[in-house]
Amino acid sequence: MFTCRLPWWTSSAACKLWQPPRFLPGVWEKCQLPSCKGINTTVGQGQQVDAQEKQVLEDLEMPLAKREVETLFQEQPETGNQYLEDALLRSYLKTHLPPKVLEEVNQDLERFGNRLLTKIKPLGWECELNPPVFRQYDAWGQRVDQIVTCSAWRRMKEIAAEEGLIAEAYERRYSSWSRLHQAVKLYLFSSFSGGFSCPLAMTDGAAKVIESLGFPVSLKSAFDHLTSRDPKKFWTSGQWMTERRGGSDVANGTETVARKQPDGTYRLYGFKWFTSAADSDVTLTLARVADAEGKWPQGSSGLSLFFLKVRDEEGKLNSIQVQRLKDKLGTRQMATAELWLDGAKAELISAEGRGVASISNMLNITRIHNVICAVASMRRMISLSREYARRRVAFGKCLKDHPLHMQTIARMEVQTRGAFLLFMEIVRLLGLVETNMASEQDQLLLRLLIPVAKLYTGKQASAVVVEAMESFGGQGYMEDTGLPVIVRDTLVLSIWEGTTNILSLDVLRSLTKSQGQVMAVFLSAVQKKLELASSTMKLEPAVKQMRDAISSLVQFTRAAGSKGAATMELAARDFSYTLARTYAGALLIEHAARPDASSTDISAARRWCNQELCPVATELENSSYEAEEALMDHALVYEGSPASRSRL
Ligand code: MFK
Repeated sequence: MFTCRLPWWTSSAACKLWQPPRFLPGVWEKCQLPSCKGINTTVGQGQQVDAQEKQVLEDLEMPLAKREVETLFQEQPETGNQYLEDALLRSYLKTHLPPKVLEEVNQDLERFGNRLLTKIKPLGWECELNPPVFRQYDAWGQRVDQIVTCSAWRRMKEIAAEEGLIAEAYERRYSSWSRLHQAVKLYLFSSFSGGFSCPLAMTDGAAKVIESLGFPVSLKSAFDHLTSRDPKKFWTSGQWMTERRGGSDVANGTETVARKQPDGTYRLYGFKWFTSAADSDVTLTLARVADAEGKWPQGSSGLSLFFLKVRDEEGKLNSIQVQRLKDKLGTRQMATAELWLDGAKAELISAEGRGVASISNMLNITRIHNVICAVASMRRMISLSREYARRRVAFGKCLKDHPLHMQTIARMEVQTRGAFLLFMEIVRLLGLVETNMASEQDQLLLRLLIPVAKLYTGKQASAVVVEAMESFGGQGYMEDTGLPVIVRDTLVLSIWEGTTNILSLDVLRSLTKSQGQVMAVFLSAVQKKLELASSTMKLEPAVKQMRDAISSLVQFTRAAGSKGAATMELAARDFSYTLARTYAGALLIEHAARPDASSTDISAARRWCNQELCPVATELENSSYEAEEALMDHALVYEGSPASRSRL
């Protein structure tokens, strides 16, 4: 075997284990199936096995079975309390929370970590095994449009209430730190939630919208339900934005119309194409209200925001027909449906024509939840991967003792640390905004960082979970390990709540709307963090890399400013990546500059800063945003396609 020539493992005893047995010709193939399960399917299939082959099989039976135990059966990675095992989370809380708050939050999180491990994790798996089923008709032919969920899913809803997974953020018992406390609980919950993180994201978003509208009397009760700790009272909310013409261009894709009723309510008519957590109690949605001439105004300014209950007091659907459940790659535990609104009774809750601006409060919250889930997926996969590396022996030693394997996981760890600190920064700022403690700069920074973090962590998570899956070898690809579930559920994070490009354009929107102020605030926040680290010698290289990157970024913004909107649009993705990498770099440096920082904190900051921090400057230098390059993009993509020929 040529691999045995490699010096670092030739001496390994394991090498011998990998020698294939010397079967007689033809016997190996016949042995393969039985060797997996101990069932001799070759004989079971009625084929004749000649006497000589039979003898060989008998001779090999015991050693083969023994070898299975030794080399094929691998120990399942077991993780403990995910709060206690998350060193960065714990050091962050220790650094930032006031002592009294830390004491209480620490206790709560440790308790919650145990509950997750012992009670919630099995429920999450049950949700995966029992996805929702759509029952359109009952036995007697009556249309019922029932979305049948499993008991574990319904239990998740109760647990969410009991744990205050929404309530915590709105009760504000820890003032500005309440939001962070809630977000950390959601982060720990995410990977064990069996998809219940999704309805919670939208529930939080709906509560936020109601709060931002100043608690209108008609919505006060809904707010109480959405933020209740009483499982019997707790409601979840949907967010019905996507219609048949697509989910990104909401302004042009929304066909749903709202007809005003004599009592001041509205009836909604339209088709919602992608409604997640369709078993929710209430929802927010967009529709067009007819103008004075009875016409439906088009575009963004024709959209208004509505609140509606999905079912009436008797449990009947609110003039809604469930068309079908979506057949998704992941998040299968959660019912996503196509819905006909056929006169659904709804309440207008925004000013007419201010639908998009009003639902943005929800979007910003669900995008933060997206960040939470992205970081949680990365953390979960790394936890499993590092545990597996302690148990799995290959080439004579544990995976953890193979430096290349450790390097691979360490690279994922650095990515996850950067993402985690971005997540913490956003919820810290949100907490300040929600308790009126935020400066104008904090508010601007938050507005910018939400899309930046959403788009960047979504991409990171997809890459990290796929890499982590590989670290289990073939086992990572096996459904019943649960690892593919995490991968599938993670892949959606760069898609829903705004794709990477849509979010990149939102970054530009925040720049335009603030007339560039967000950039000034961003740069100043980064500079401050770097200054804190200037006396830490070991961080010098990282600080220098960051200063260089920031100076390139500033040069880019100056150059792009003179080039116009088309250049900025082409640069939007690279620009957003630059903001994400530089801000996360600054956060890692800040964390590593603490007096009690560890060598791993310093290493993480240094390694993060070794990557290309300012891709937008490089691509500008490469002329990637020039009009000719945009034409070439088109030519490259369409070479050979009928579209290209028709242009000739
Ligand atoms: C784990 C978490 C899981 C969560 C699960 C949820 C599952 C649900 C699945 C879904 O429903 S996914 C659907 C999510 N849909 C989107 O994310 C929409 C993606 N498209 C966009 O975000 C577009 O950019 C947008 C619809 C906002 C574009 O609409 P417009 O009307 O062309 O935007 P316009 O005209 O620029 O902005 C209108 C107003 O909104 C402006 O305010 P003003 O009128 O006061 O100037 C904007 O400033 C404001 N606005 C837009 N985006 C904003 C915002 N304000 C604050 N923050 C934002 N992000």
